[in-house]
Amino acid sequence: MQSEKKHFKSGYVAIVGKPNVGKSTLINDFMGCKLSIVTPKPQTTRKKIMGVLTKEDYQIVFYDTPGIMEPRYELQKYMVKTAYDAIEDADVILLIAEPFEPPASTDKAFLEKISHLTTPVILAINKIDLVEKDSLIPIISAYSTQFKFAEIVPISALKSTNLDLIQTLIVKYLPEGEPFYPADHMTDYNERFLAAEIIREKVFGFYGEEIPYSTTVEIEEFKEREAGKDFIKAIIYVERESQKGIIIGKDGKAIKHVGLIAREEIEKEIGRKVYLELWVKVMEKWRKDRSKLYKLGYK
Ligand SMILES: Nc1nc2c(ncn2[C@@H]2O[C@H](COP(=O)(O)OP(=O)(O)OP(=O)(O)O)[C@@H](O)[C@H]2O)c(=O)[nH]1
Ligand SMILES: [Mg+2]
Repeated sequence: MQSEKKHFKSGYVAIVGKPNVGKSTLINDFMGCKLSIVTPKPQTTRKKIMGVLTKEDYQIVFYDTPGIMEPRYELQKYMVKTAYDAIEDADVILLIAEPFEPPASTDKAFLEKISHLTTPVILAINKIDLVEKDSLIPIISAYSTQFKFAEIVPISALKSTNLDLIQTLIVKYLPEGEPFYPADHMTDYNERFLAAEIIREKVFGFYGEEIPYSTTVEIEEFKEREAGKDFIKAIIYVERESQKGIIIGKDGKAIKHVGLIAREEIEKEIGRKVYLELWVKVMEKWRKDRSKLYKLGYK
């Protein structure tokens, strides 16, 4: 008897959901490294982040995406469009939700919006480490009456619960095909982008209220130096003069602290010593202005 040959599977998986549900934590967990920044604040991720997971008989190209919301200004429009574009391109949609309440009207509106697609949608109810097991049952049944999910899986991205199971389920729905990338290819972005994201993560973590949302980071210079540390000059853009003062802080203490923790993490991630110079500039209402957004890399 001839043994049946197992065919290689490969495809794109868009990780989508509302802001702050744990999409970036999950892609990092799948990839086993920090690809996408994570903060306790919503709307952290602003761009699509690719993570390629290659195993013996499959390759999953994950896309972490910005949280889906009702956009109020241009940057948010860009973010939501980025998420929907990833959905359009996906072979499998991995929708992340939280287990705290049944689907709200925004969730229902989202499910309605994707109802025309034939793409399988796997629902992962994340953060189950925070709730009692019994409380999941009504949440799962409320979601399943809203939409015909291919699978529903309770997970905890933080505690790595059920991640193997979810991978197995994703692979079940992937098409057969050759890998898109070489096995050692993990992502498509460079150290420049990673450095900017780490600085943004520290800004999100350190400052309150509107500051993180009014901030973007651009790397003006990134020089690898054979003798000595790499040199990175980064600009933190804010929208108003008053915000510049807050970023810098009294006697420059705030920015010094952010610079220090960002530098330490950049060094850890790129594996080299770094000299990090942070500058703060005002670009008025950049997040509401298309051409400014474009200039700042939100293309
Ligand atoms: N307790 C618990 N917290 C989690 C879990 N997954 C993520 N979090 C936390 O939830 C917060 C948001 O996580 P992110 O991964 O940044 O969420 P996100 O969906 O990428 O958020 P946006 O990029 O803003 O859309 C962080 O504080 C995470 O530590 C989980 O399984 N359990
Ligand atoms: Mg995120």
